[in-house]
Amino acid sequence: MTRGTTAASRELKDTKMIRFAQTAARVLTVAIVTLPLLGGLACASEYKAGEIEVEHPWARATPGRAKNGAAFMKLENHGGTDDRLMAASGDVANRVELHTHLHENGVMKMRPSGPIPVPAHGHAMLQPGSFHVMMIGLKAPLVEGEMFPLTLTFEKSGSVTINVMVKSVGAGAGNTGMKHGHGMKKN
Ligand SMILES: [Cu+2]
Repeated sequence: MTRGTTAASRELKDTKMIRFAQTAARVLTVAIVTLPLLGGLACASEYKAGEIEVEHPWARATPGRAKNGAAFMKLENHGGTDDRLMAASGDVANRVELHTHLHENGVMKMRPSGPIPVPAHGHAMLQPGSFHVMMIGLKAPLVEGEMFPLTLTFEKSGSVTINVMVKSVGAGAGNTGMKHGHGMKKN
């Protein structure tokens, strides 16, 4: 083998090595970006503000050009002091409000709820047909499988930013194991 071909083959090897390194780096980057997401999903996404645990925050995917969406979750108060969810906020929509559903003359209506009580050693359920975080004027459709952040502010326990998991358009109460959300009138 002449010197020339050796150099050429070494160069070829180097090129292959560089390509391999580039591919490996790319795969690694994807893994690094993806892993925390998967980790979040696997842990069923739980968050804490003081003694309050936010469990399984989720929202329904929005069909077509729907401009409003709702988010649901369980707020578990592990402490001995009554607290209240005062507000929710986020960039996902122009306005984010706390809502509830009320039966009025046999008709179910949505209303701003005011602060949502989270009793000591108790919990509050934000679920279809009841309390929910209302997102008015969504900046983009809520797509199944994606997540978006919301910040919750409690009267005593401070604030926490949660990632809300978007489920299918027809999803019920999901991870909480309750199915009574199905078939309920949607927003
Ligand atoms: Cu609402």
